[in-house]
Amino acid sequence: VPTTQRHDVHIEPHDRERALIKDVQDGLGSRPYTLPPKWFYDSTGSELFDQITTLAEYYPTRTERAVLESCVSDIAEATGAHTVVELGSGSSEKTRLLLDALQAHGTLRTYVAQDVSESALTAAMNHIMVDYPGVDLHSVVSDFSAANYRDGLHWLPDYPHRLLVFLGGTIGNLVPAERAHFFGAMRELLHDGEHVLLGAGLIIDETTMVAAYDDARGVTADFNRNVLSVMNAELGADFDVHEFDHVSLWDAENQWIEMHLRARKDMTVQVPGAGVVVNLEAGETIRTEVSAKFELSALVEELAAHQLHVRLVWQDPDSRFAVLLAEA
Ligand code: AVJ
Repeated sequence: VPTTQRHDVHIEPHDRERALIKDVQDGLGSRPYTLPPKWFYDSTGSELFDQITTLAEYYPTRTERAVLESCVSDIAEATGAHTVVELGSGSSEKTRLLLDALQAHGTLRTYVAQDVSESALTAAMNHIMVDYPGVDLHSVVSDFSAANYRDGLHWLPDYPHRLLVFLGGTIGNLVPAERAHFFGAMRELLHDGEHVLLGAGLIIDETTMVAAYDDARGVTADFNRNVLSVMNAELGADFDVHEFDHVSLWDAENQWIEMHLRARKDMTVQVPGAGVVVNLEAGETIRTEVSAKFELSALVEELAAHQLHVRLVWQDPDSRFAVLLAEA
């Protein structure tokens, strides 16, 4: 039986443009200045992120991979899933562990990969296609962020017996209210008995967490500044990208890492595509990302509040990163 491949695009260039304009008007139209992290991921940004995942300081990716290596066969056993639906699949690297385990278990039929970056998604699926010849593939370019969680998740196709996967700690990019909507939307999407697999960074010592977002080689700094290049390219902005310093800090109250770009001097930046003029004083920042870290018990409770019942949890020996399997 030949396998099938399907590719759906639910972000038209026009929608993307409109969303970008709105985010810039909201985030840079008044102080304190912010930009949502999803705009990091043009093709340059996606490549820089892949480089980040190999850095000594950036422990989440390799830690999550080690945890997954230890638990994927248990996950296959516990879920018997026929379909893996992955949100924010990026390069799909770690997902292979899961696909391998479900294939070995004999239940895997379909892999659905969703991402906001079409370039990353297409590249990843071309590799997956070669390495998983017996698996039906379905890629979905969509945006599940901000106001449109339900829309974003409702694009996901309803194949049998799904395992919805959200890895990498990307859940940390959502602030608590967004997270609540998102978990609600996940639960609404799933049928009773289907599963969610969630990877989440845990709260550890501040030095280690902050260093993960401020590597010595400056790759994260380049990744951070790239969002300004995206604004320049897509909205005709005139950010002087190299006049911004990269900042990583731990907000203990909100339990999240923040990344900022700090202006080295007074600046006036035109963003004609969004009709915005941004005045920055020397030292003033644009917050470009929050990356929440969790107390495991609090995260389990948050999921339970949305009828997502955690059945199994795995973590690395230093409790830096957890993988949770919840049942809808
Ligand atoms: C892709 C959102 C999981 O928050 O750790 C890495 C993004 N930002 N270094 C994270 C990121 C700076 C990453 N996520």
